[in-house]
Amino acid sequence: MRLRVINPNTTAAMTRKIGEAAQRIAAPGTTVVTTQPADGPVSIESHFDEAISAVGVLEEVLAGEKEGTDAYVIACFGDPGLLAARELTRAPVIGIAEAAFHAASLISTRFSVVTTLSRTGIIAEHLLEQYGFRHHCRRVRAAEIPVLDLEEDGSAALSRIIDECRRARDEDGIGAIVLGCGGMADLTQRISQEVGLPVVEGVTAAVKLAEALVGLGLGTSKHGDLAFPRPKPFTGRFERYSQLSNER
Ligand code: 5HY
Repeated sequence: MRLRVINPNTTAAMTRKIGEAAQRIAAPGTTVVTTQPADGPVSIESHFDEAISAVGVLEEVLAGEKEGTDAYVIACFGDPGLLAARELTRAPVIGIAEAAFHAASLISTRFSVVTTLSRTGIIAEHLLEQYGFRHHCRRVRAAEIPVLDLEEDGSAALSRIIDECRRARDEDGIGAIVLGCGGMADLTQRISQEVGLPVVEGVTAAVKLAEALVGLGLGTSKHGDLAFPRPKPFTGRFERYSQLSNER
């Protein structure tokens, strides 16, 4: 199967890291194509960043549709553009937050999320509500690190994340931890060893879920709200979407 892993921010080093983590966990028959939008924020740390990055995600799905993609992964913990992306394809589209919540709820009764900045924590809170995992998650914690510190060798990012994970282990009454950023895709083992709890990371969880759905012959339903968008004229810089047809 052909899997397109989309990093919604435009930092090439983070896209590379996400791609390596996806390739490492993918089954032998899975071809992983890792991309990022041409336009958009270098990191996603606010509702504004999220909204802009969602258009980039949709562009990458439309490009993937021309390449016979069998499944998509949106590798940002806010799952930007997830439902809109599902409207554009029959293939499964998996957001790393949704994937991580599912995986964590299968191995623990209660989990906590450790993300980057407390200001983006609310985005994870909203997704927990939207996906129906509110009662599984004890707390959404933040290591208070800018996303791109994860790309800086020698930054305090890892030690701050480990400290916050330890606090979650000792205070939240949980059985597992969910890492709340695509840029943490290479930290799973290290943190699990340091903290002594199962650590769920969204990129790898999403890759395996995508493979499972394709293996089951399941794709995005075109019956109801995820049907292809109804064709209509778009104006200005979005004029090219006027060509979108709902027959595919
Ligand atoms: C992410 N931002 O996964 C989110 C994490 C966050 O650029 N990639 C980003 O802090 O919300």
